[in-house]
Amino acid sequence: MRLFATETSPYARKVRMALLEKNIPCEVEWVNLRAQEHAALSHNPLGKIPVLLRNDGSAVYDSAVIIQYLEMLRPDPAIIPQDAEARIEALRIEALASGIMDTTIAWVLEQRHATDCQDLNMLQRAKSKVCTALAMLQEESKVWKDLANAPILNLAQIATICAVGYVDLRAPDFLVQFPDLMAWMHSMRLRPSISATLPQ
Ligand SMILES: N[C@@H](CCC(=O)N[C@@H](CS)C(=O)NCC(=O)O)C(=O)O
Repeated sequence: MRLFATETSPYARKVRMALLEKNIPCEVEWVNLRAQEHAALSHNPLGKIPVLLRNDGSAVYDSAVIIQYLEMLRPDPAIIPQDAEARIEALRIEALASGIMDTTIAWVLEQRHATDCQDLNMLQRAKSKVCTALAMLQEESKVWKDLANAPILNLAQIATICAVGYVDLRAPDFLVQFPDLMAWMHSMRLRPSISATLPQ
């Protein structure tokens, strides 16, 4: 299998972490999303990464679907809880984390406009949504406690690490008001699936 990814994409990181946690071998091909033509385009007409190319040549996207596919491919160790309530809860947190990624990316793109062309109202609303969602993740992380040496991380934890890691990369000021969340992130920084996938 081959994964098309970039080193900074939080969605691709979620898949890369899941591959490492589940110990599934997969080649990673870095894509230049700024190029007119890039490898992922021939497998996903939307040109978005991550795309997972299966051995039979068929493509799976987006990140949430790839995760479901990996879980189907290798159910053990599971990253999505089996119990119905716990499963919905993990998927809800994954959706919340994806929303943080989407909204932070929209904020970053708006910030790149010349100052007098920026939509300040949009910037303020995006920041407020991201911070409200981060506050919820901070509460979750208090229940999870220290997972540095846990046998496996679940999808909610993986998605949280990717979302917070991306905010830390692009909008670190947003995180100043969440010291407990940052301490939780710091406590796990040496876990291989985390240190090997740090956005850079
Ligand atoms: N919902 C998608 C989002 C993927 C996405 O937006 N990826 C970005 C990179 S972080 C991308 O490929 N952007 C290029 C583009 O939109 O053309 C997922 O979860 O995989």
